[in-house]
Amino acid sequence: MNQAVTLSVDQGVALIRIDNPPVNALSPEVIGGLDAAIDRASGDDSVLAIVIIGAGRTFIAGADIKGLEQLAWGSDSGAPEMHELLQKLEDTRKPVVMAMHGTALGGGLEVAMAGHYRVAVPDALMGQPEVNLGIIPGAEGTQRLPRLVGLEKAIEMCVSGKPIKAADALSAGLIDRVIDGELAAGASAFAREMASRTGALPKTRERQDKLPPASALPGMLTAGRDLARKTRRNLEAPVAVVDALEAAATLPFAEGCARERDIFFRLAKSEQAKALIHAFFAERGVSKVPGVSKDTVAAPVHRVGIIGAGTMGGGIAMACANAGINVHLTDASQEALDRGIATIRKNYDVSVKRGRFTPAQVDERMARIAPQVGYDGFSDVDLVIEAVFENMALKKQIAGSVASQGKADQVFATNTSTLDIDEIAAATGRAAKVIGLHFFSPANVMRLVEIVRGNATSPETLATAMAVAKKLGKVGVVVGNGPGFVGNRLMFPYMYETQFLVEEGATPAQVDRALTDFGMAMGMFAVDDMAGLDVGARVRTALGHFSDPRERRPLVHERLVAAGRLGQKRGAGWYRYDEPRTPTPDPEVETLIRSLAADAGIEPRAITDDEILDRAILALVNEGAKALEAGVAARASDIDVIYVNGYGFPGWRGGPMFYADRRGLGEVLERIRAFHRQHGERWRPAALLVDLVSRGATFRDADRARRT
Ligand code: 3H9
Repeated sequence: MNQAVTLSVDQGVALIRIDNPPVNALSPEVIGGLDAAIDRASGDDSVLAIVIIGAGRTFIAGADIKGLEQLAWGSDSGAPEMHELLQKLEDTRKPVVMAMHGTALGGGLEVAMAGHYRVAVPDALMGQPEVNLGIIPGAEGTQRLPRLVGLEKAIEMCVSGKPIKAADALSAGLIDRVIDGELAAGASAFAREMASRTGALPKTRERQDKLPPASALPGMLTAGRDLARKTRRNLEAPVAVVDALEAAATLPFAEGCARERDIFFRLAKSEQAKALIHAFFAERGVSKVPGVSKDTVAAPVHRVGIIGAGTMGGGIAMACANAGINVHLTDASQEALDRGIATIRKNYDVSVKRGRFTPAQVDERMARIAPQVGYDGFSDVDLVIEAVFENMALKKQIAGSVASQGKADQVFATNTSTLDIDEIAAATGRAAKVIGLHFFSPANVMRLVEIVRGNATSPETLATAMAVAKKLGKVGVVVGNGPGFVGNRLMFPYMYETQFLVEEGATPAQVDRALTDFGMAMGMFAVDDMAGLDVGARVRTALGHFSDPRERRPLVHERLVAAGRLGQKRGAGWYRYDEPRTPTPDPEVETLIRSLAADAGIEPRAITDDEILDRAILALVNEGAKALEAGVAARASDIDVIYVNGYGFPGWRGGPMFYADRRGLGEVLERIRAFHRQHGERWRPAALLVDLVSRGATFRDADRARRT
């Protein structure tokens, strides 16, 4: 044993405790420690049964993903070798009880399944989330899970990667008992009870009773593969995991394990695993912000005041209520407030219909939102979020009157997507407490929040905003206060490029298809229609684009706005919407595009999907590099997190900057230089990109250099 694994014996039960903060990942030390502890408990005659439990907040959250990252990038030593330990656990002659709390994920659940019995506290979560990292379980999980819960349930768990709660695990047969009360004591009592039983100890690997008969197998496997293709679009691992699960039902245990191992190693070195592991650490990396340390104190936020009950304010109110935070929601008039509350109620009703919430849960959430006209009680809330129309004068007036009256530690956040935070902060007289919280619509659904740091924003204010984002279940990325912050700064060049492409001969549908084939959740024209063309036009004006008459200006967008084709909400935009939300290409728009392009002297030409992708995606990359140069984005990986969580960029490509790295920055720069020659200044290569290429480095290298 070692520091990571300790053993104590009490009344005949050996309690083996894993203590490897923060999440008891299966490091070589943990594996070695467990192995030694089992030997010691087996050899101790006073021990009748063994309980394995996690110290701190969790059981075992899985293999150490840092090791898997090394494996993905080429070092075979990164994968834990678990077979001997698992066999030893299962062959132990004393009952081994796994006592789970927090999360038993991936390798953690695989260890648990090699025990003879499993118990868990009611809120414990158990799952095989490996597919989210582009891999499959690699420690015999695909062979043991179906033996415990049946093949169908195992497919569902492994394909979705979603963990299940203790009650579900109990009814599925994954655990033997739910322990209410203190886990170590409850598990020890259970272990003594099992020790008093006669008969052979149950070994998962020997079980056959839950495996399907041969006749049922083809149907289950086809359904599993269909599920994987439908729900995990473009991902390799969810389909491959079904192959490994199939082996559990068709091969002897040892051969099934060998099959699993082959698939695991093949996927562990794949591009998707590299990208998804990058995305995992990129997301965790956003909490590391210069100037904010573990000692920076975040103010507790129990009550929030939201100004503006429109789409954004209402969505933010729902996000707060869902997280158990009480909200004062205000708007200028009773009518506006009533409309806002009615929309919130309608959205919750949809959630009930879809089975996401029960009516009682909705009532509980609605009760947390107190609608009011005026600012009564606002001086006492912990955080004010202003979500009114994008108008600087109005925002300054509100910030001046509300923020200046708040209690000393109250944070004032503005949900602007374009305006200068410092100018708003200056109106408050307490700029250190002012910050931007740029939510994405619908704010109760979208995971991303850009946390905009002003010049005077204090570390405590930042820490508070980061803690609130986490409490709301969002990914909060700290960005600098520049035009469009990071997300919109990158999006506009990307959007304009797609519009230029249709002027040159592509159609909106062709561009969108190329983008969705690449993996984007939606094409750019469909996104524009969803957000509203008038919204895009307003933001573009606010950002001051095309103030230089020499710049190429898109020809079509403003004509559509003038014609009232504002997108989905009007049933027409770039597309026609005969059914709500279903875009149909509209010949009228295509005729308009061709005629405006002809007037501007543009000859239509055939445009390849490759050109579409390069011009769209490399526009993101080049502007991303400029955002890094300008310091509004702290790390390339932050840009990746923003694009994956806020703009539908495929996680399995890691994000735009990671995509560029993997494509090869040399080639990326070459393409950008060619576009620069062909299309002019807007394609001037970012100096950072030129510098990285000259040094043979990548964005990932630059991030690492910044960290050290
Ligand atoms: C696997 O097991 C493969 C097997 O089949 C075996 C193959 C042979 N390793 O998310 P948080 C760190 S694949 C290393 O902010 P939360 C994380 O980086 C694995 N580090 O906390 C962060 O570090 P830092 C299957 C890990 O409370 C800190 O812990 N398992 C690991 O919001 C806190 O993380 C998974 O995929 C890890 N496994 O959520 C589970 N997990 O503070 C992945 C976490 O330095 N993990 N860290 O930035 C999660 O889903 C969440 O982290 C968890 C906690 C729910 C556990």
